[in-house]
Amino acid sequence: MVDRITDIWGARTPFEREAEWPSRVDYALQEGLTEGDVDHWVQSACVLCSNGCGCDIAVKDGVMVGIRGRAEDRINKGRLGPKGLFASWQGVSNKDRITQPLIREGGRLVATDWDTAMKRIVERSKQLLKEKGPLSHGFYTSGQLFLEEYYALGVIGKAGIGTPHMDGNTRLCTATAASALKETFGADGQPGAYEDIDNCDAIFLYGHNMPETQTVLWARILDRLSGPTPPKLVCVDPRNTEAARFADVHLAVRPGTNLALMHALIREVLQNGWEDPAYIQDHTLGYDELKSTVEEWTPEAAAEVCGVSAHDIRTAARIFGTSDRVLSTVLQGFYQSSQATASSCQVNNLHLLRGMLGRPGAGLLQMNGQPTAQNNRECGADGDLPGFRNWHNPRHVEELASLWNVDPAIIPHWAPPTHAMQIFRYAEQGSINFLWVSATNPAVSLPELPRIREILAKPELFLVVQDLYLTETASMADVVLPAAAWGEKTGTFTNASRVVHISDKAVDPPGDARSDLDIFLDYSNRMGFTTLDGTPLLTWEGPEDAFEAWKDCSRGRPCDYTGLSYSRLRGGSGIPWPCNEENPDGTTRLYTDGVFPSDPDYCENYGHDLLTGAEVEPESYRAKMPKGRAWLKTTKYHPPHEEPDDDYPLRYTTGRTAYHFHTRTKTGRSRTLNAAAPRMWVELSVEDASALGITEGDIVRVSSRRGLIEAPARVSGVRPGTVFAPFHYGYWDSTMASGLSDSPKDSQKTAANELTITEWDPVSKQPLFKNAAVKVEKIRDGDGPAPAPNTTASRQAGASRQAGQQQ
Ligand SMILES: Nc1nc2c(c(=O)[nH]1)N[C@H]1C(S)=C(S)[C@@H](COP(=O)(O)OP(=O)(O)OC[C@H]3O[C@@H](n4cnc5c(=O)[nH]c(N)nc54)[C@H](O)[C@@H]3O)O[C@H]1N2
Ligand SMILES: Nc1nc2c(c(=O)[nH]1)N[C@H]1C(S)=C(S)[C@@H](COP(=O)(O)OP(=O)(O)OC[C@H]3O[C@@H](n4cnc5c(=O)[nH]c(N)nc54)[C@H](O)[C@@H]3O)O[C@H]1N2
Ligand code: SF4
Ligand SMILES: [Mo]
Repeated sequence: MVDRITDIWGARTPFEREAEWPSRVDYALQEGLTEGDVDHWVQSACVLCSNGCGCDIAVKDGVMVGIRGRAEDRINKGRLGPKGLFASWQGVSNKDRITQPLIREGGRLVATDWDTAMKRIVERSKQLLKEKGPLSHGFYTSGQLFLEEYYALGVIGKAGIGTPHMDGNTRLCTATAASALKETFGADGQPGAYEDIDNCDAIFLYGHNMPETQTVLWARILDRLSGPTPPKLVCVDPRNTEAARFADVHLAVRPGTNLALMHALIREVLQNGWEDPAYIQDHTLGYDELKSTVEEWTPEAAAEVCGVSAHDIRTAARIFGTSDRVLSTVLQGFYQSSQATASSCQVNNLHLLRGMLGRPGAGLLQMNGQPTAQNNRECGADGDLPGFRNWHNPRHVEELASLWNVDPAIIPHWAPPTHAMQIFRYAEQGSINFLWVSATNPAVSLPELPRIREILAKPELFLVVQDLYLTETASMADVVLPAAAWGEKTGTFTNASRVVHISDKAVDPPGDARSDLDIFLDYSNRMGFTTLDGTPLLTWEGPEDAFEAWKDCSRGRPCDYTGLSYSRLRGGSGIPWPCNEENPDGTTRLYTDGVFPSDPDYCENYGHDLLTGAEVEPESYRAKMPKGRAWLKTTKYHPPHEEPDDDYPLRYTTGRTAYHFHTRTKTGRSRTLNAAAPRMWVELSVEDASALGITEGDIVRVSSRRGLIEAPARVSGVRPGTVFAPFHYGYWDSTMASGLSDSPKDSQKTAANELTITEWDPVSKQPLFKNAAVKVEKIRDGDGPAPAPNTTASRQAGASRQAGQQQ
């Protein structure tokens, strides 16, 4: 048993460059049990972040009682982090689960049976399709279901109903990862691999608090750092994160200024002749425009805009420019910030300019966040066409139509798919009347919550919510469907480095709860969706049928799964796609030959203007003859639209802590994790706190043009001028684990998204959770320090290091 609360990353197992990362098996079991008490172990992988650590679930008397890392898995070599150890099984095996469908009767949610609940859904769905057509329907799903479930939903939406209004919370999460990969390389798909950590000479973390958000991957870096040949580390983050504390260079940029910094880094690389002219010549397009765009961005110019030192920018650029093998990772500090796609594409550009792709250690990870976000992107439940097909390419649409045996005209392809923010806008305007939300909690996670609550509460919107718990969102639904959780159903999913794992069913779901796949298949049957031959559209009996169907859909595409099967995924390690005849054991790194999926007949998308988001037309894309080359895309820097002013003088940014996952429906139910970060706080710099007369623990009000929150202040290492808030705390209080209630608490003053802005990146359409202007005032004295962890980025300024101390 381990303590992963005070010691988040566990004991070091140092290793040197090019050696194999040693294994170290972590496990946690229900109090009082030992491994000998476990009846059996069932193979799975963790679904509490995109890392996808391989694990086995401990089962005793038909109940999940613990978890153990899989030593043979390439992703984690046995390790598990705090969430994996505690929130996985404790987060679903508890008495708060919804066990029966609920329907709204006389204003209240009452328990019912499946037949009644599904009939109510199907009746409304059929009526709306008849009266208003497919555009009345919207589906808002997740990055937390299984591949098989997304594919079912994707086929239902595209070939059953024919609505373009489908997206997932992946829009909030990895839309920019997908966009940056599509813009540069022509298709989604992570070029790098986690093994690049083992081989690199330097690591760059761009807006990625990896120590807290992918704790096991960070342990791999810590093990390199404490080995004999440590890589250099550069970290771009306005907070003093654990990574910043270990970094050779910490660029604590002003939120919203990433693009200016990236331009300066690129300019330095070019000025010093660190680029690889042969690689640029043979494998890229757009060099001249990139060079002229960055020309004005001297280190001094960027230093001024970003609020960092020119010397640090030069040092960081030198590390990138002179290391043989660099691994870069990019995450929400870029994806949810101003000019998200443009900034993330500049990371791709740095790698292309130096020919640093496809070699061990020279890796690029446009990271994912959620465990199965990748699969939503692959399978098309986010609105994209399945198999990274291009909606703008009629041949791709025809391929799908023939695969599904439907008329190509039903598959929405007359315009780009509708993104989540626009789906909610249509619900607000009243053109979408039927919204089916699965495995996401928008009443806490979308920006500008006062507006979102109004939309969800509209009487003319029929809201279906499919979840494990009666969340803030479910409590507003017309029909609530109880879903089976991880461990209670079988399926596959793919982590941020394309590694596919199987997760087998370990126990039965509680009460009448059913798997998301069964629910979607039941809806499809009841709706009577058919093929051109009049046979049912979906005839799958279970997840393995869905997986086999998906394999056909993926054939010949970048995410080719044809060489995988349930039996191949059982035992051993996860396997990275593409896995097919040519790559029977999967593919560790993409683009080893410098040939990219940018061919006009093959690519997933023709790209956009990074400043405005305007689509590149097929003809003009084709005319540029990419011939397998990558695009060095760029655009000019612009400051965020909402900048601090006299009324709202501080910059507001939001994010995560190590101990909680999102809206805490699982982590809040693990006593261990909840105790580590039980309540909301906000972080202020020493300078700002002192100027505002605020000391540690004082209760402050933070307000923006949208709303306000009140919480204890943590005086932390955040950069001056910036206020940080964790976004985990909705309206169920910390006693939520003790009871099920169906009305949100009256005080709606704890959720970070009360303050955020309804605005998105022009290309990826990802909302800007990391840029807003706020003011802070003290409302009363506190009664002790803020309830914020001291082991992480939220550590009190001046407090001694309590975890992860470098040896
Ligand atoms: N413990 C935990 N782990 C998780 C999750 C969780 O909820 N809890 N969620 C998972 C998911 S879905 C995701 S998407 C990932 C997210 O993982 P991360 O992206 O690592 O997490 P965040 O805390 O959202 O943001 C990262 C950092 O961005 C910084 N930042 C804010 N504004 C800016 C800016 O303008 N520029 C730059 N350069 N940095 C900025 C913040 O200070 C923060 O430290 O984590 C995954 N892992
Ligand atoms: N301010 C701010 N807001 C943010 C972010 C930020 O950094 N700052 N980050 C954004 C990001 S990256 C993300 S990913 C989102 C996350 O936001 P959400 O998706 O809203 O967060 P979760 O709490 O993970 O919600 C998932 C829901 O699915 C349920 N669930 C879990 N497993 C299953 C299952 O198998 N089936 C079904 N049917 N339900 C299941 C859970 O109980 C939970 O209610 O938040 C976004 N919002
Ligand atoms: S790093 Fe992510 S996948 Fe691994 S145990 Fe932690 S939460 Fe689970
Ligand atoms: Mo995410």
